[in-house]
Formats: sequence, structure tokens, C-alpha cells
Amino acid sequence: MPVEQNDKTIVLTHPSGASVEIYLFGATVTSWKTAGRERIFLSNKAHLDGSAAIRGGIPVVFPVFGPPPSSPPEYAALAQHGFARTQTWKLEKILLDRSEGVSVRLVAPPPPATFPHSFELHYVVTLAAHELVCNLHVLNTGTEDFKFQALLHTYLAVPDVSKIALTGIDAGTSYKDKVLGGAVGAAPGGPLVIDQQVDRVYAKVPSKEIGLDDGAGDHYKVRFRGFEDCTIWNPADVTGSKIADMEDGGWNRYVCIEPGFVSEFKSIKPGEQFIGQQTISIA
Ligand code: TA6
Repeated sequence: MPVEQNDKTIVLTHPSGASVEIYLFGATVTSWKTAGRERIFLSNKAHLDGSAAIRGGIPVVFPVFGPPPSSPPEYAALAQHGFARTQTWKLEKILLDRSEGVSVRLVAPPPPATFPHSFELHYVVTLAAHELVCNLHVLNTGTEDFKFQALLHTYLAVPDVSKIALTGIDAGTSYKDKVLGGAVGAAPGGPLVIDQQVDRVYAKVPSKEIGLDDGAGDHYKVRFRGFEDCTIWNPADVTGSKIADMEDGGWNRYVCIEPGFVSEFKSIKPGEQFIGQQTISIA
């Protein structure tokens, strides 16, 4: 069976042998295997019982990224990275089940009562032989404009983060450096290596494509549409060792490449839909 569900997870299996596991809690992709290898980092200390957002995988960040803004009040009251990653989603439909791809659509429950906005949130995950596509759909079902931030917080597994190289961040792309208290910089162009903690929100990345050389022979491309920004995060030992649900030394075994719409808020009109897409392929 290419799509199997139990009370906690959905597992998609492709005829090539590739597979994806999605937790209903947060609609969090927790595993993506191709060619017999795990491509997604999941901390061995992650809480998988719904008691906290899952550490690792691909958490869905919505409707705010990072700490919430100080106003309006219903946004200010939100938790870091919003509520979508701690809601229990449902499998709504199997969209495709063939060799070209196996695809499912999940739907989020209504938002908390303290967030009185009308919208529908769907997530479509499609698995092909060498590719994983994640589409976040936000539909404004209300009568007023609806504003939000959204991001896919993808933890890609790498053997040794100090040996990787990231490409595709065009010279001059402006970024906010959260390690330096939000200082603004401009990317120099050329490959980015992780030789210290990195937490940067690159705004409106022109290429909309980040390349990852994992330093051990694998090359990934992370392409995005709808999403315009991309956060690159690795906490290194200095911050990673303080994260309670991070496995020992885990920070050395992943890089977060996070396409999103987060450098400002996206606003959609009544009846309008936003689709943020991330495609990860193995070259
Ligand atoms: O996307 C990067 C980031 O916002 C970092 O600042 C870092 O704190 C990380 O997300 C993890 O956030 P979390 O709430 O999952 O601990």
C-alpha cells in the first residue's frame, strides 16, 4: 500500500523504494528516505507524543515566524513559530498514487479561539523517486484581508555540517542576522559554509533555489515558489547544546534550509489563496 495511516502517522511509499513519514501532529514530515538513505534530521530526543513541537523534520511554521509581533493582540499572543506545528492535522485526501508520484493532502483544524481569523490551511506532500514537494495552501475564507507569515522549517540531514557548502544566495541579497541581534547585512555571493552558528533570514532570494553539497557526495536542490525568503539555521555547539530536545551533537548533523514568507507579512484578500511551495530534489 503506497499510503498507510495509523493514529499518529501517514507513510507514503514510492515504487522506487523512496518513502516519507508525516506526523499528523504539526503535519510534520519526520522522515524522507531515498536510495536507502535518510535525508531528514530528526532529533532522537524529539517529543513525538504531541507534548511539544517536533525537533527536526519539516515543522510547518504559521501564522508567525519566530517570536510574534507586539501587535495586534491576537498575533502578539501567539507562541514562537505560531500554532500550525502543534495542531493535529487530518489526512483529507490521497491525490495521486502512481509511479509519477504519491501525493496526499492534509487539512489543519480551525485556529485557536484567541486567533479570530477565517482561513483554511492545507498541506500537500508529494513524493517522487528523487524529489519531495511540499505545498502549503492558505485560503482566506473571511470578509477582511488576512495577514500571516509561513515557512517550512526543513532540517536536512548531513554527515558533518562543517563540510557542507550552500549556494544560490545571490550576491547582494539582504539578510537579517539573528545571531547578531537582527543586524542587517548583504550576502557576498559565493558558497556559504557553516563554521560557526548561523541564523540568517535572507529576504527575497532572487534565485529561489538553494544548492546543498553535503560534503559526502550528495547534492540537493531546494527550490521555492510563492515563498520568497529563505532562513539558514544551524545553532552549532554554543546554542545547540542548550536546546533541551536536541540530541547530543545533533547540531553537527543537519542544516536547516527554510523557504518562507517571513521578512514581512503576506496579506491575502477575501477569497484569495496563497501557495508556498518547497521542492527538494537530489541531483
Ligand atoms: O528558523 C530559525 C529559528 O527561528 C532560530 O532562530 C531557532 O531558534 C530555530 O528557529 C528553532 O526554533 P524553535 O522554536 O523550534 O526552537
